[in-house]
Amino acid sequence: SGTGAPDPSASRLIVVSNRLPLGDSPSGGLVVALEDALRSSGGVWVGFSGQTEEDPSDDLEDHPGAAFQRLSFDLTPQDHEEYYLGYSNSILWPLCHGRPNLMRIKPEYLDGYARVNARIARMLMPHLRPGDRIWVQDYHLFPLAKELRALGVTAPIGHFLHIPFPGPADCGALPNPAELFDWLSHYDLLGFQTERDLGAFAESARQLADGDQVSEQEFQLSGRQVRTQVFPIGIDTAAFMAEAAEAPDSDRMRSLTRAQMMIGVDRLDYSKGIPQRFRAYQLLLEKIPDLHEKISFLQIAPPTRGEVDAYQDIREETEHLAGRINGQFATLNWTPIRFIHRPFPRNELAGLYRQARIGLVTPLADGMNLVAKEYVAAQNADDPGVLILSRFAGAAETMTEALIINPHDPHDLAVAMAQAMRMSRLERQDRHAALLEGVVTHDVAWWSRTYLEALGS
Ligand code: GDG
Repeated sequence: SGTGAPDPSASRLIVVSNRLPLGDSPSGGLVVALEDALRSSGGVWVGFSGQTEEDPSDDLEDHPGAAFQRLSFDLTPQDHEEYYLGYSNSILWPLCHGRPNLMRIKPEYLDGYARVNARIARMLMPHLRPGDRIWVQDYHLFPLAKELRALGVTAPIGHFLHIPFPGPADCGALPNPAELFDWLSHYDLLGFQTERDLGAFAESARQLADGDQVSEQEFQLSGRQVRTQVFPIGIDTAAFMAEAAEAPDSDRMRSLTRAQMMIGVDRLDYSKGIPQRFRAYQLLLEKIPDLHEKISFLQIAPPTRGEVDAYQDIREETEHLAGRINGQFATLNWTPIRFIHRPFPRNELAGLYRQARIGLVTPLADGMNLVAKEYVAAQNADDPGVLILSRFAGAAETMTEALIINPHDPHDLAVAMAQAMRMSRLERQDRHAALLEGVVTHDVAWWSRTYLEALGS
């Protein structure tokens, strides 16, 4: 890598994701991780512009000004509804998060998903060159390799799934489960967040698509050989640590406020276990009145996918619970829950994490969960806070020194909150040091490097 001109002998990296990162996007860490590989190979990132148009052009639009080439496409409002809100986020997202009851299956969603993936493949073709390798991100684009192969592309194509892979029972709830495995069989490399997801993939492929595991990392699927591997994603740890340490007055504010703060930061998604977290807090305040006015809970939950019904429901449930708990316990100078349904600037987040005595990460299902890693990176190592982590977050597979809880059990979670509140400084330091080591070693640059080495050229 370096800052010079692209190396002409390097194989170009082509990244395709649903959204093209333009400006200050929330996928900041991913951009930083891929920037080097993209720049040094003269690579390209392709994705949706975020704009809908009645009659969008099929010529990708260039966005100069980054260290690599960025090419975007617009979607029609119908594509956005059927491919993005529909098949991706009303079928695949609930399915992969163990909530098939929240799926809204409609034939036009599958049509839209197939149509948009085929169109992306067509739009990509004029930009591909011999020697390129292609890295496809996430569940919006499962069929892309198959579409590219149909157009004659022989380049290495890899996929990385950011969310959990469903087991056989949930996969069986798809309208056509075998098709999912047919799409996946056209990749050279399938990357998963955790061993758990790789295991679920193997089991589902065996049961639903006659998949055959030929070796530890190789799968025979629809007559093709696919490599599979686990690559747990990380954050841009060094940058985040620096940002938190520089946050204005954070440590001083912490010692000035009487109440110890718990923090939660999640897109307001039903997979994140926010109501479960609120109920456990309610139980804690009922059981231990001594904690009144000594603990406070800040939940930042920016809106997401508001057009999908299930997201309107989770918003109502969360607001209702927060209101009820505040009504039950608030005093003139204490608000037990502050619930903020707006996005927060990134640098302020780092400072808030650092001030918080407890980081609450309690999803019911989650591919990895980067907030868990950000919380650890943001702590003052001398007087660190405690991470409370759901066993259903992918992060729990490696972050074993957190307080690991079952988010469905309010008692278990309330006990962990009380334990974190009275945990000795020495124990907090020990747990934090062990967690931080993992977050530093396995950062997002390690993740992309390891993946790209495995994909080869
Ligand atoms: C998917 C998978 C996997 C949140 N609120 C604000 C804000 N955020 C940032 C967080 C964090 C990111 O958004 C959320 O990442 P997560 O990993 O927690 O969750 P998903 O969005 O569901 O991401 C997940 C991830 O992909 C990567 O593979 O870990 O399992 O579901 O960075 O800090 N950022 C700002 N303001 C906010 O209000 N600036």
